[in-house]
Amino acid sequence: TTGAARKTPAARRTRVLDVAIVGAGFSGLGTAIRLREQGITDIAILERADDIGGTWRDNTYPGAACDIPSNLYSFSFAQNPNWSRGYSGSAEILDYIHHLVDRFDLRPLMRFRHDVQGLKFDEARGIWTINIAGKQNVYARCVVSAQGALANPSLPNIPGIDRFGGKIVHSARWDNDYDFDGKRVAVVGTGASANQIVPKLAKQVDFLKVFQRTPAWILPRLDYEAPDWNKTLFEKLPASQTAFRNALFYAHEAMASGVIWNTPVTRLLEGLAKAYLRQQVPDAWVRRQLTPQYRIGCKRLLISNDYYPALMRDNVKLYTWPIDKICEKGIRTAEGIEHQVDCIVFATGFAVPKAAAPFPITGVDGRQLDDEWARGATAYKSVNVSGYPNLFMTFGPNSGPGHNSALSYMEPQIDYIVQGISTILEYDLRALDVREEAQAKHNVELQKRLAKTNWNSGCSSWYLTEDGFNATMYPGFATQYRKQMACFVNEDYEARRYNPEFS
Ligand code: N01
Repeated sequence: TTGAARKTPAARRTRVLDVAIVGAGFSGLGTAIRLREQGITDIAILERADDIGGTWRDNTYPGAACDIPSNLYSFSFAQNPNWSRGYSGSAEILDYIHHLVDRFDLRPLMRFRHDVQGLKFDEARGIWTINIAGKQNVYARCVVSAQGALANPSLPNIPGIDRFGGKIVHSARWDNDYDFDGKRVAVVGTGASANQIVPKLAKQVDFLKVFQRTPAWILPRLDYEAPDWNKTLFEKLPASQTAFRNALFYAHEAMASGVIWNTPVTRLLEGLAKAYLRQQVPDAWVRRQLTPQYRIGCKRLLISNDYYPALMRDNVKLYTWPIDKICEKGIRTAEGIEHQVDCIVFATGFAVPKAAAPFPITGVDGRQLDDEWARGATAYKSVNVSGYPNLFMTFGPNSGPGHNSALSYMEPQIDYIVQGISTILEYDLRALDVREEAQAKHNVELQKRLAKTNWNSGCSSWYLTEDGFNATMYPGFATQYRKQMACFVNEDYEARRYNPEFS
């Protein structure tokens, strides 16, 4: 493309990329692959770390795995016939991501140790200035913000946390050099990460104390080791893998009908989860502690075969008294007991940018995304925000899956973004900006639908802001999301051309 941006006097002095992608995780890499397929090749991927992989590079805790079947947790355009199991571990998923980078020759696009600190749009030139920590600015006509919603670990604000004399580890920043053998360890949190950590750690440590604030709904994981004949079949007959993948997709869609909304499927899933709990935990008192008092789906539904058995081990104990404070030697709970431990594992989740941009973003006329999102993040179809032209987001507001593979939501987002960027480059636009009315209309409809979901049924979760605004989840099936994203609606956007005097 011959961008007019490069014809302006200022632009002539600076190298302006067609597209800068922030983040070398699944969605950043997927976007680069699809852009290249459309002939858009002037791309850089800015990554703050020194390697690719995003969440699968960062989460190296014992037991880290995906709770979505591997055949569904991979790109439809790059299926892997060789998954070793039904549900793969993080190392195998990271291998798959490395394989993608090699297969699609993405290494030349990478700029590692590029930590984006801010974005600013120059309306006259139609160029984004990307501020990088300790490095020169990068300039691009289009930016894809693909840095991930769950990238920054969150340590809870528990009094005394700085005074603890032992080891502190966060699930998303595991210390693989720390030797857990024979140690007394506390795990704080019982969400998806803790659910995977506890069974592995229980086998290694002397004693494990699990501090639960809210129990999770848990269903068994139907895992299996993939037999060789299965791999051969998928390799020789890719259509068989596509068919299997589709079957998994629709099974998850069926499950979503009970996880997202209160339907008979919700009751069925709750009944199954309670029956599973009864079968796994014989002690009635412990069972009561583990029985959620909120509707299934309100928080993330967990899938595990080994969490309940781990809690039943002699060297593991569940504590449900609230944590009062952290002392030099351990954790003090509200009933006055001090639990002395060598290490505290915080499986307390992530600092989710619910109502804040991932970094300062300055749009048209100096507007700040943080200000606009002060009461909760909103966007048009989760990818564009009015007043921030040529900026696209993956997993932006209200794009989170109910209970299906994140990749089933990611691919439609990527294809939509590619349509938008192609339009900008093909028609040589200075700015392609979603109309405010279109965004407002989209969000009125969205919030109406969100109000009827299980996420808004009274529990607290990382899906909601403190005042209950849901800026994370998409209130519908993945099939509906796909439909919403299938076509780039030109009339919902304002296209601005270059000022002829610059040409
Ligand atoms: O974090 P979470 P996570 N005192 O926020 C507790 C994805 N993921 O890392 O429920 C005591 O879910 C908190 O208690 P409560 C997935 O999207 C995917 O586990 O707030 N406890 C909760 O139990 C997931 O949803 C996979 O009352 C405190 C826990 O910490 C997301 O990541 C695997 C506390 C935090 O749970 C986050 O999961 C792992 C405090 N002060 C993660 N503060 C896959 O398999 C918090 N807690 C794909």
